[in-house]
Amino acid sequence: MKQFNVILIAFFFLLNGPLIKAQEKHPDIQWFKDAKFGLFIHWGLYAELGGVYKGKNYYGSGEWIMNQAKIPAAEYAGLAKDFNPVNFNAEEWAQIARDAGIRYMVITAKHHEGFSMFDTKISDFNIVKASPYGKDPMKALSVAARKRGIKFGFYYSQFLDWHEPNGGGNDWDFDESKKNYQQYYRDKSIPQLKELLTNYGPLGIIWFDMPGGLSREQTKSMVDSLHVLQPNALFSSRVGQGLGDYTDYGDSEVPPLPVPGAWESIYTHNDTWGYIAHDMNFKSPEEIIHLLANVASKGGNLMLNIGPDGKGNIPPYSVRYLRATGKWLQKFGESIYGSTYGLIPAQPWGVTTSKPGKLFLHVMNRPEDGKLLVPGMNVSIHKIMQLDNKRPVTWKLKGTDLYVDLPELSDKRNTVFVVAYNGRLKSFDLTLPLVVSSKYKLNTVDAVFAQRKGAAQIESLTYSHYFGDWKHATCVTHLNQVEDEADFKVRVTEPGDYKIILEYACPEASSKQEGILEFDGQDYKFRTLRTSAYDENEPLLFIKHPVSMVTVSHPGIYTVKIHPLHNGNELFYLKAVLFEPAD
Ligand code: FHN
Repeated sequence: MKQFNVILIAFFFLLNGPLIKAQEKHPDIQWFKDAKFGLFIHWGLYAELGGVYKGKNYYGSGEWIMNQAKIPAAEYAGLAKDFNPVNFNAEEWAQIARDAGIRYMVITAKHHEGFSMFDTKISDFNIVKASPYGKDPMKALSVAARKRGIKFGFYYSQFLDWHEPNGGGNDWDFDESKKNYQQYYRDKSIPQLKELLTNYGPLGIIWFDMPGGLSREQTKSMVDSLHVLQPNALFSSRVGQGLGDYTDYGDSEVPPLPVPGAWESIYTHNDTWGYIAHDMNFKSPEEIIHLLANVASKGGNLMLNIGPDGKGNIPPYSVRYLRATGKWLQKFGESIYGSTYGLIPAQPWGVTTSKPGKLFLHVMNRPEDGKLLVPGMNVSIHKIMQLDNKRPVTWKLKGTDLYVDLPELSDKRNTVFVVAYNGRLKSFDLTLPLVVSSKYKLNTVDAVFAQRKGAAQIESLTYSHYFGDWKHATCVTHLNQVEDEADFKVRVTEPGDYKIILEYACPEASSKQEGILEFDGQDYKFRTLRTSAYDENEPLLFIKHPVSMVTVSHPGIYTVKIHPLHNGNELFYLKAVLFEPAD
């Protein structure tokens, strides 16, 4: 069964009304909205196993190994006697975060395994009492972080607890139908949360996760009682029942369009939250910088996760690449910290972020002739400069089209230029046609910009590769009938030949069906190619299928229309339309 998170409503509001807002009612929300870059740390007994149990290697979420391998709670608890993170160094961890340009840090106090990584009187299954380490790492880390101006917070799994007979989620040792969740909250979850909110100084965030077992009233009562202990702390939306102070998107999910208000995207650095020794798929500095810029261009924060090992070592690639990101932020941080979403749609050259009177151009893809087009600039511009060296650049405004003469990029990954202007740019002008230019090797028109007809929908498909390593693709779906159509308005800035490529996923039942791509009054037939079925626990495979060469005789606004040739099964899940200049 396809799991779609329909973003239709958001899209509708964007087109027809104010941008929808994420939550932001808490009086102390502003530091969070300005912070933009956080560090998530998943550290627990699972790090001791490192993704290996009884000679079998596990992939995906390493912190779920107890669940994946159905390790009996009593046997798993035995890991604690070998857990001795002697290399843990709070000052070093906090300095790495500081060097990375991190503004807040959230670490797992207790994950679903039920092991408490802090000094708790509620359960002996904790790092002080049950492990040879015998100390509380959280106290030292909270002090070291705060000393460096980094807000400190705890992740707490308030319902899932595979160690406890009344905790959620362990159906291999305990009968779920016989559990008393209320007792679990009364005896462990809430008392431990009170310890955390009492004993570790002023907290920035309590990051709840996987809510369950409580009604809205019970959740409200828990939230209210905890907020009394830390009135300034922000509670994540995964406290449940809509009672969080800001919005967390799904794992590794970024909304495809700007969302005002306080929200956060959370990503793993490799494919796992908790340490897996054989997961070496770390995002490069460029990938992190692009991810940070993309999330900020939609108006949110990126909290990037690291998974220290059982000895308290942070993986070397995480250390190196966090520090590399920090170096980029030292040069261009003004375009990220305190910014909000960009005011024009993503361009072939990159994305934008903004502050009052400033538009930051994140140039990740330099146009061949160095002339950068920024459309929709219906303002009075008084200065444009490169952000890191403050060197002014020349530019000209033709109507509302701003053309900036780019120097060679000082940072090929992302060089930021700032446009200072008077006047007011439209909030986010979604009606701006997407630019297609022969100055770039590839121009991408994302599904979220489709004007839909008939039953066509825009949906976010969630899937994974291994286990719990969630991925999301926003696609046009429900193209079954001839009248179901996805239209894309593009502005082609140079005449010439362009190859049109459709990027889509196509299950067997949809393959070998014919579709029509209409462009500039010409119909182009294509026949869908099978990629993979949709299963949220399997990879969803996409193909970049070249379907037609078109000749654009003059620059201008064109509409690409895509629909089935005949009524039939769903044509495919269309992720993007790509334009590749051919000459
Ligand atoms: O099940 C957890 C998972 O282990 C990890 O902590 C992530 C982080 O967002 N939260 C849950 C899955 O979404």
